[in-house]
Amino acid sequence: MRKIIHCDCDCFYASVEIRDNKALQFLPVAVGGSTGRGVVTTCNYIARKYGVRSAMPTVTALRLCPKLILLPVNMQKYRIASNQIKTIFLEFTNKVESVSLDEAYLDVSDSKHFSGSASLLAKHIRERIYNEVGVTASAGVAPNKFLAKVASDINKPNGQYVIAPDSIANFISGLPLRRIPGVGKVLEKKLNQLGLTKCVDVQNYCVETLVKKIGSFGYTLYQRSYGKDNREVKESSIRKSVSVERTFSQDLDNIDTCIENIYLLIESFQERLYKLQDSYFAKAYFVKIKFNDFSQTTLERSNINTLDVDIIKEMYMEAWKRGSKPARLLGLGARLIPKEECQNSIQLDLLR
Ligand code: TTP
Ligand code: MG
Repeated sequence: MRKIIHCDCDCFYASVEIRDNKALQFLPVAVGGSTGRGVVTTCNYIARKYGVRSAMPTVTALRLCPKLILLPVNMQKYRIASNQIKTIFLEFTNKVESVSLDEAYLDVSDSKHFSGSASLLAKHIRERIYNEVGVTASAGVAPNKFLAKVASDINKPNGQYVIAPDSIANFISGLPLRRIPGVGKVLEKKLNQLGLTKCVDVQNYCVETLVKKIGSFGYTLYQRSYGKDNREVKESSIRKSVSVERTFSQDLDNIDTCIENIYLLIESFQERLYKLQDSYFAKAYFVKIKFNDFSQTTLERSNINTLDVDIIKEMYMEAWKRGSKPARLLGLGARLIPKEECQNSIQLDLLR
């Protein structure tokens, strides 16, 4: 029996925005496009009371909730928050499978934290996310991925739910089929037409007939209707690179202004490298410049034993000459190689 935690942040993009502007805390807030065809990417739970939902046209959302505060999407901010959350997960297990920016499975079967209590661990992780990232998350704890995912929705927002092995049968029989990932509106309707609405109905149905009616997903559905799921938590793929970039509110007119501005970039790059240095070497370093006409260039160097600020400056100068135009964005990064694959690369911590 595995112990799986599924963790999913509550109204993620909206939570990040509200974190950064507490005045919005008790107001209906949505994140999305405001122009004619714009859609809501997500909204907070206050806005949900008015019927506002993800993927809804903004026009409809504003009709349902005229006081809705609509904010633009700021992916960079959500990515930073997402990386911070992932770093917290990795403190407790390496078996972390990120499904999206705000959602991950953790296999904590071998965890010794909290004397092996996955539910206390889930609670602790949610507290850490709240204290360190400033957003709330919900969690499901169960013996497999499917049940953990279903469980994480039950006490949303800011709650968790545990399905113990001996309560699976009881939990699953009344579960509406629509709650099974993969069962959308169309399939739900088809299943309803076969007289199937809850898991218990599928349990009592002939699996071969089910497959004939709805295709090979019928096998999965049959398994799920008994609360079964053998899928492993797949550790997210190995990182190939790490980089930071910054778009400037005013173009940097010449190379000297660019150089003046690389220090902040180097600082945040250092922070990122620091977190990775136990697991990776750098194969190469690169700098990127996006010019004010949106053309961009990347200059990479691999024959570096020690990387320092002077080398980075040189690289920017060389790259800038390719465009010789005002720059709007500067980036700095490293190509990575896992330590176990290589003994002779550049240490990540050599930047001075
Ligand atoms: P979800 O986890 O599906 O939604 P959520 O975190 O906003 O709300 P919940 O509390 O129900 O978990 O998606 C995570 C983020 O992905 C969400 O904040 C915005 C983005 N997203 C879209 O851009 N489009 C979409 O249609 C959905 C569903 C989400
Ligand atoms: Mg979410």
